[in-house]
This record gives sequence, structure tokens and C-alpha cells, in this order.
Amino acid sequence: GVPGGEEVFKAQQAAPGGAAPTIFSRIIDKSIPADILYEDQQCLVFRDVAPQAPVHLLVIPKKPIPRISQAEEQDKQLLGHLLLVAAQTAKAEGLGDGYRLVINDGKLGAQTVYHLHLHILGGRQLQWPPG
Ligand code: D5M
Repeated sequence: GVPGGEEVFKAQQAAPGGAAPTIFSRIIDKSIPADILYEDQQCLVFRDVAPQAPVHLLVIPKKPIPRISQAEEQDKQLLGHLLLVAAQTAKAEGLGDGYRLVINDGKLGAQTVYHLHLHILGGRQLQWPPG
């Protein structure tokens, strides 16, 4: 019984390090497997290993930005691209009745992997507010 659940516990342990490589770097370089749905020069979309909804995908930039709070002015085009790829992938996955995009930032945001990622959650009625 961890208050707030295992993800929050993991988030509190995860070090918000600098540009340390994460598990997502290894997905980008294909040294570990992932269920990849889309890839281009700037980003990758794959299924989350611990799905919180019937459809749970992650959109990540290939550039290792640790967290959204560390994105810079020069990342503006890339960040816009991630949002558009998320919307296109959601449509392709049949989420026409709606879905949610989430970015967790830092300890209080329950971020566990310090490589920027956008969650796409869908395939069921989502509740609001989130926990
Ligand atoms: O979310 C980090 C997310 O990353 C969390 O939902 C689990 C997922 N994850 C962790 N490792 C993997 C691998 N290897 N493949 C796919 N998905 C993974 P956060 O926003 O940092 O809490």
C-alpha cells in the first residue's frame, strides 16, 4: 500500500537528472524492443508497457529533452510536431470519440522517465480531474 500508488512512488524515486540516457534512448536506438506504431526523423510513437487505458501510447522526441520544463525556444517546431503526430496517431488508432494527451513533469507531476514523452490515453471514458 503505497499512498498514491506505485507510479507515484517510482516518480518520487526517479532522479530528475541532467541529460542522462534513459530507457527511451535505448528504444530510439532499437537496442531494446518496443511496439512502435510510427517513426520519423524527429520522433517515435510506441505502446506504453504499463497501459492505463485500452489505448496508451507514448510520443517521444528523438532529441533527449529530459522534461517539458527544460524545453527551449529552439524546440518550438519539435514540440508542435509531437502534438500533431499525437493527434494523427490517435485518429489512426480509432480514437475518434476522444482521448487525452498528458505530459507529466518532475516529481510532483509523477514523471518517472526523464526523457520527454507525451501520453496518449483513450479507448474508455476518462475521468476528470486526474489524481
Ligand atoms: O511515464 C513513463 C511511462 O513510460 C510509464 O507509463 C511506463 C512507460 N515505460 C517505461 N518503460 C517503458 C518501456 N521500456 N517501453 C514502453 N513504455 C515504458 P511518466 O510520465 O514518466 O510517469
